[in-house]
Amino acid sequence: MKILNDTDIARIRGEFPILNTVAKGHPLVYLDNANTSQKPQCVINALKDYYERYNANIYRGLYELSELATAAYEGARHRAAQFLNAADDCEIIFVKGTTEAINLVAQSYARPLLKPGDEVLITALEHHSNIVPWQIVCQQTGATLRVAPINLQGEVIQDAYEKCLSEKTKIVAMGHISNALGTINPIAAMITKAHAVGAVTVIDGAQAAPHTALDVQALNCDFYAFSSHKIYGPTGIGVLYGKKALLDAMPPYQGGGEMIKSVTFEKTIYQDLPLKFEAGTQHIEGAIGLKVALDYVTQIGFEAIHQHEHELLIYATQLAHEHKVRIIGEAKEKASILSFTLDNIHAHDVGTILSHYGVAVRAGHHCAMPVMEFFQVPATLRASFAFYNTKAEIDTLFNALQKVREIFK
Ligand code: C6P
Repeated sequence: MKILNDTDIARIRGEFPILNTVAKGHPLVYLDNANTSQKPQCVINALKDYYERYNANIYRGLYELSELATAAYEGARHRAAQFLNAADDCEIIFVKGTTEAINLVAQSYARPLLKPGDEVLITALEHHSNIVPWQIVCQQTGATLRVAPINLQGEVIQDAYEKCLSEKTKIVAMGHISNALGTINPIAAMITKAHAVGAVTVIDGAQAAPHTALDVQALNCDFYAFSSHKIYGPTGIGVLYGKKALLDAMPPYQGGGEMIKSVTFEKTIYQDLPLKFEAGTQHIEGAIGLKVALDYVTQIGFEAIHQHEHELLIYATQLAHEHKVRIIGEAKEKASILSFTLDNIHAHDVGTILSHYGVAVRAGHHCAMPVMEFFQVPATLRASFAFYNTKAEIDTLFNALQKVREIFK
């Protein structure tokens, strides 16, 4: 297996211009990767290159610039299909991000299907993006939202999950990895169980795509969503994967230019997949940048990424124990996310002081308020590690936490 040694990490860090900047007079220690990741130079260059050499709208121009832009945009779709191991490029819909992907499925797949008595099952670990769209569609249709509970480690209780499933369950929507705690759900088994009762599965992969090799055919999920900005690509673009047969049968999410074959005032005939779901001018350079980001992480390799990030998680967890901070979320299977509280000091105060030492972590409810409620904390601090982070940066975090304690003593 390829392992990232110190020389590799130093080289990689050199490829991310922002990592070599200062924050409040200190070298930046960026530990908020679950929020958004930093961008390598190759992604930044791809955006610049697009605007300098072939900026044009796609599909609409008969001239060379438009042909180049269209080819690059469709090339990005092909790359995303490869990345997820989708069976067909037409199963890849470009959206704004995970949030829009889930809303699309809720409105275009679930809304026409659901009726009173039907159930949508989510888990108690979900991000608001995988709660609110389902609440909205349940209100619209009279269906019921059910929630599979978690245990004190922050894991979905598998027996309880199974008990929530019945022939009433039409949709199971769950995160692959929890953003608030880092828990990795055993989604392959959970998908199989959902299918056994005839439910369709929607996987929120926002936190999984940057850390894990994905294979939607092996998982056999029906929908899978992720955001580019968390996987080292540009903001404002993401991917919804859906099985072709499901997407084909769904009505469009939005109407507008380029999603039609013909329009009269009496009748509109929609485009085939995937354009049926891509109304209006798309985030062209975003898709192109995403392709470069996918190439970049693939070239580093997920085995190496996992090995390094796991080592960082273990190191940070050890230090958390030594420094007696309260870890929130201690699942057996965890991604490189450490959520914690420091004594009784509010997370926002801690986060603000850390920022004065150049340390960027997220402090708050992480858009997962029910998770905070479950653990009876208003907020946590969350350090989330990427493959470019180092143990020295984790030392800086804990040294700065010591300073916070001294201030509050
Ligand atoms: N989580 C975090 O700091 P968008 O904003 O659409 O790219 O992703 C939404 C989203 C959906 N699901 C999960 C599991 C997520 O973690 C996120 C985004 C960020 O944790 C911002 S709240």
